[in-house]
Amino acid sequence: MKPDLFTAPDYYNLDDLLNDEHKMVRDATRAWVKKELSPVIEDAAQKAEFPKGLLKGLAEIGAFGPYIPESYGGAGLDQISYGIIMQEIERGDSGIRSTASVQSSLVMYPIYAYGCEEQKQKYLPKLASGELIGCFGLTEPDFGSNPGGMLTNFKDKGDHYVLNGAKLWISNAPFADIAVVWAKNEEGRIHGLIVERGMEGFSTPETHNKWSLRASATGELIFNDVKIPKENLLPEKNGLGAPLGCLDSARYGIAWGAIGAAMDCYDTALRYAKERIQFGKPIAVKQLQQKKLAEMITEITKAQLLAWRLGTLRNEGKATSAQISMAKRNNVEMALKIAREARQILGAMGITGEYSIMRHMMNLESVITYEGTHDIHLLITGMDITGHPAF
Ligand code: TGC
Ligand code: FAD
Repeated sequence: MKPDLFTAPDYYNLDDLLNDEHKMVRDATRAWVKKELSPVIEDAAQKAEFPKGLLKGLAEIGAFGPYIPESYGGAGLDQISYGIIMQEIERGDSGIRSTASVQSSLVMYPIYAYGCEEQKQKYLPKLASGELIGCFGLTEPDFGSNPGGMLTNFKDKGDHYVLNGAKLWISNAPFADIAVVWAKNEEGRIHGLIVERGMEGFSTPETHNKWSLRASATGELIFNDVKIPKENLLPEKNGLGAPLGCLDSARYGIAWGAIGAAMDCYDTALRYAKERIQFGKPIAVKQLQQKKLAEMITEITKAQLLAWRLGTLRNEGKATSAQISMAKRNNVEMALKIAREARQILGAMGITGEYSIMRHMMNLESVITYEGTHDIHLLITGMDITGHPAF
């Protein structure tokens, strides 16, 4: 892969909206991505291996629990900083951002928001430091967009619970130390349970042959009469709203993350267009190429403004789930379209691993599906503005 020459586009001087802490977080994450992630990511994606060597660095830059209080080992940052971290990591690769999203918003957040004090003390500092890696089990083979129908269930056996069922498409499952698993009790109410690797009857087979998110490990969670200690149930919230509340936080991170992937594709295509000579001139002088590049920077700028405003709303505790859906949907589609256009600007070179564009494009095909599909987010907006659920 070519050396990482990334220069971030900032067409509307959005830096002026950031405070010193945001800029420090941005610069540190950007420098780490250039130094540690960029040199290894293409090889990892080609080999379809998760680069485990990055876990320590991710913890050190505060990517595990950026907004979790420092008293629990988190970085205690605001929502804009959290978004910026996701943007910078996804600039490198969506799969690595996935690991940070899952650890922060789908594992640490539910333990922090719905767990008891003992659970927070036991798990959060180790998750923040990367000593423990977690995964989040909501999706099942027959229940993806409709998780409320899940079949995974647990029964009360007096001094413990017994868990049965299966989850599919779970990021980090093959190597995670713990899983936050959503399952129904005997009354059909959804609860979160912390399942630990090594519990008898619990296995995590890897899902192979992905063309997308190849540097991220995806797998199943299989529960065969797994005995779960009662203290592993998250006591403070139950019902479908509990897992969906975690998704809000992860979807918000993706709204920022997708901008990172788009910025990388745009920056690569712009540099290439200025250097590539055809018909005696750089292709950047051609109107057709300028149209592509001008539309890219316009869409990136709009997405940046959307993400920034959403971040300020989240800092004030005012962002709605529907607002988050709009930003996730818009920004991921924007990034995917930009990846496709940028790939064309590179001609044949665009299909190789010499450049990051094709990897981003393939990754974004997962990002547009997970954390709620493109259709589901449109239906969430539709429901919000009309009052009628059309799921
Ligand atoms: P519905 O009846 O509308 O709602 C059930 C209860 O949930 C509440 N609620 C929410 N609460 C918090 N945050 C949200 N975003 C919420 N959305 C809904 C709602 O108020 C209600 O509460 P209550 O108290 O009245 O019971 O539920 P529904 O069954 O009709 O479904 C609604 C729908 C389709 C929007 C929802 O099921 C959905 O979002 N589906 C998409 C599933 C999804 O996003 N799965 C993601 C799995 S995790 C993942 O992909 C990780 S990828 C990780 C990576 O980054 O690598
Ligand atoms: P389906 O729900 O079967 O949808 C199929 C198609 O039907 C889609 O186009 C969808 O938009 C459309 N559709 C569905 N319902 C409607 C409707 N009511 N109206 C109109 N159209 C509809 N899940 C986890 O729990 N944890 C994870 O860590 C995780 N990581 C993932 C990693 C990867 C790489 C991928 C690809 C997925 C991951 N997922 C994870 C699962 C992801 O959340 C689901 O794939 C997603 O929610 C969609 O579910 P599905 O694939 O079953 O599609």
